[in-house]
Amino acid sequence: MLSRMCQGVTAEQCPTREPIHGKALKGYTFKTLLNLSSFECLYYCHDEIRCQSYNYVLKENICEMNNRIKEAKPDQFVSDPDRLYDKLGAHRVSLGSTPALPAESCEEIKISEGGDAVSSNWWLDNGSGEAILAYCDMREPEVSDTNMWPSGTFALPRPKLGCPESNDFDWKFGWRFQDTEDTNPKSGRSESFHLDADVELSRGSYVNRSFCNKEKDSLLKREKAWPQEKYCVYKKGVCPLGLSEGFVHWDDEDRNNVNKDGGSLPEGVYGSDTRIFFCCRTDGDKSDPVPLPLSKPFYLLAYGSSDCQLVKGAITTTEYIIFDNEDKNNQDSSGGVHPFIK
Ligand SMILES: [Ca+2]
Ligand SMILES: [Ca+2]
Ligand SMILES: [Ca+2]
Ligand SMILES: [Ca+2]
Repeated sequence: MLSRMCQGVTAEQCPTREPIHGKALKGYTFKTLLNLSSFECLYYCHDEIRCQSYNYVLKENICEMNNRIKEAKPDQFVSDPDRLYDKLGAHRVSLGSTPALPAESCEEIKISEGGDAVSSNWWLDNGSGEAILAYCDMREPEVSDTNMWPSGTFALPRPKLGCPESNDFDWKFGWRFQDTEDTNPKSGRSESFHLDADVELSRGSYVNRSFCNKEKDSLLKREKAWPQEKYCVYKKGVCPLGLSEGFVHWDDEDRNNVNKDGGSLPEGVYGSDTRIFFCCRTDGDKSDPVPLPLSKPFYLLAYGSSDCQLVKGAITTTEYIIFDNEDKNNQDSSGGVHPFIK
């Protein structure tokens, strides 16, 4: 009996067993052997280079050799009252370390082998069952704080140069066209102006501006809080921690209104008038510079006064848009905590 061979030898030479009862790895059995004890199953697995783990059918004495371990395929590790599962210990060949056992991807090797997966050449399946040698970079992706926006979802005004850099999510683009007053239109903008926005007085008079929306919180687990000081961003979803909410309502042109919009927009009501919600930090001092990503220009919205919140390492300039809203029975309004308007 194979099982007796192990008695009397040292523990290191003897494959260790930590079977998990009532579980099995499904879909990765490459060889099935009949009429074996579970211990024999372990030994045959040990002798087979591709064998990473095995399922054992208790009542029928069937040995199922798997070419993966449960760590590599956690979704396929399922309850099965008829089976037990066990993997090879120290003698197991690393996934991707031999052409007999190519991995689906570098990522799979990383998941299967954990800390033992070093950056080097590994065997991968080219998709048609052929093993090819490929270099896998197993380093953790670098996350530089300098390109990391704070946690939560929000939106920013879009600069002409495009949305700011971000290495842990993609900005979603959107735009809002507001039909401003047609009679003697007096809309305007600051002399310095780098917003991705048109302020048009002829041709119907309108303001069309765009937004950069962070729709999902970063997948990276690290949290970066919004710095205390005084500024606002557009609300997208719920306000990030520490920021308070409010709105501004624009009474857009009443007559033959042609308001329109597209893409991803801040929280708001976008009909023949425009209401947009904001999230503002109000508990600090504008002259204390906040640390935010600087690799491209960006806008914060001013809170409390037209003065800019200072940003660490950046030069700040105030820019603005004048909206000439409906002249007749004007319904402009604002509520809660919102950016400075006058
Ligand atoms: Ca107009
Ligand atoms: Ca209106
Ligand atoms: Ca009007
Ligand atoms: Ca007006």
